[in-house]
Amino acid sequence: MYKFNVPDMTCGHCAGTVQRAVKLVDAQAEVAVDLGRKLVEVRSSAPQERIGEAIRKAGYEYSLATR
Ligand SMILES: [Cu+2]
Repeated sequence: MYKFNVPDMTCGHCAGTVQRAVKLVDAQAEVAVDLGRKLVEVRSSAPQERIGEAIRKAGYEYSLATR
């Protein structure tokens, strides 16, 4: 499970954009977005860096969440 802090997500549209970006890397990925906590949890067999890169390319900076 990867956890990303994505502070610029503000609405459902942002959440959808991030989710789609992750699914383009791994269509099988499970993605859960918590808008209140600005947290994106991803269960995927793809490397964490590739998921993060996709989030960044979609227009959202991230940092790795420690919990
Ligand atoms: Cu938004």
